[in-house]
Amino acid sequence: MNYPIEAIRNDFPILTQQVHGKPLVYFDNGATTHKPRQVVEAMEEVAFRYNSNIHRGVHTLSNLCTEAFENARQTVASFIGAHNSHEVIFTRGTTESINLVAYSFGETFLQSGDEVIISGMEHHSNIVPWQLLQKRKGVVLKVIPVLDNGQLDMEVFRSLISRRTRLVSVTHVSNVLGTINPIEEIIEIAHQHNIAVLIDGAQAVQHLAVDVKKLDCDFYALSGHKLYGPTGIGVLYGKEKWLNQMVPYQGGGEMIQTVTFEETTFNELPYKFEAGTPDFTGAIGLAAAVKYLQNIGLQKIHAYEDELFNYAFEKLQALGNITFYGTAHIRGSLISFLLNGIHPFDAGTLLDKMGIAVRTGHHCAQPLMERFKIPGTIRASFGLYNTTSEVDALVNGLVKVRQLFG
Ligand code: 7TS
Repeated sequence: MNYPIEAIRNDFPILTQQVHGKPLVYFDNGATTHKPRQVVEAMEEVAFRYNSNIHRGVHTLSNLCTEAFENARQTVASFIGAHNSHEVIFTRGTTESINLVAYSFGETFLQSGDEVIISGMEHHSNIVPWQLLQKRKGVVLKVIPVLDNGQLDMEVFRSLISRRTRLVSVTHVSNVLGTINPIEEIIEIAHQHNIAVLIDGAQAVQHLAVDVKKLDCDFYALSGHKLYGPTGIGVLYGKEKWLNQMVPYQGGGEMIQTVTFEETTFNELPYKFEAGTPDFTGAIGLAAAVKYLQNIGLQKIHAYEDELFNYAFEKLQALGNITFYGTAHIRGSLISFLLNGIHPFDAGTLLDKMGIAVRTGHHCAQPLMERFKIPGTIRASFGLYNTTSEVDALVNGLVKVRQLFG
């Protein structure tokens, strides 16, 4: 495949270092990805050239910064296929995006007894906000079960829908199982019943081309730091028809039109949901990350990562005495497994000594661990800069782990 891996790796200085005297092998991209020079340089340019608060000044720097911030919104909007850039709200990340919907959609549209459906493979950030809403408003939470192979039980999903269901909130790609959920089908079924759908895209946008217009989802949440952008910035895409009706999430500067002590009127979209000074430097960094991905091409990245995934899965399978979690036929980007008889934490600690970074534990998905009756897994999650020789290093590392513990 014509994939510029050398050039890509050169864009990520962090990858060239040694950890415990061994070349770093970074397979914890599901937790966070590294930043290419282009992202850091874009943020440096803000700090050194035109840093100024946005939407307020008449002065030149403020206007430059405002323009760069709004261009960033436009870049993200076209990246995810949003109709309008004012349907793109900058948040701190996926967690805040989901909390925003749970609060504002919940306060506006949900009554006691109304139902929200999530799935059994959600990250805590797509569980707890709904439980808070449950406590506040008496909303009922229903859960789509996960099958043994890590797919959602779509039959049960259909049967969970009732007259009172108002929202379905599911992850696009599982951060534990790697399952790519049939969100097109979920959205179609939900819409047949006039139910809104929120998709958690934290593990998707960096691997798959996403088009919210084609998907027709009502909300889509993502995090900048998982797509090679900065931390502390993320996005909530929402359909205008919902966002316009929803009560604000937070009050403060920028989200208002007029304020008196008696009454406040709110700003138009997207500002109604961006109270206070937003992380404009982060947003501009995120746009640089998006452009970086667009430059390589998401299709190409997907194909490359798919090859890497298949290579890794075969090699790990060949090790034997290993249990995989999540074997859905449509999956990718990460592999969760256990070496039989070895605690994942022990394996992870030893791998670290060999310079290999994997994630071990419950991956902020405790109900899913409970479902599989395990304390956690070892997770190798891939990014656009990983290589097959890094996979070999992981496999050799696991052989050593087994020699020590087996
Ligand atoms: N949703 C999914 C599917 C995730 O994987 C994560 C983070 C989040 C939401 C929350 O994203 P945040 O940027 O708001 O924190 N997942 C992980 C992980 O798998 N390991 O560390 C963080």
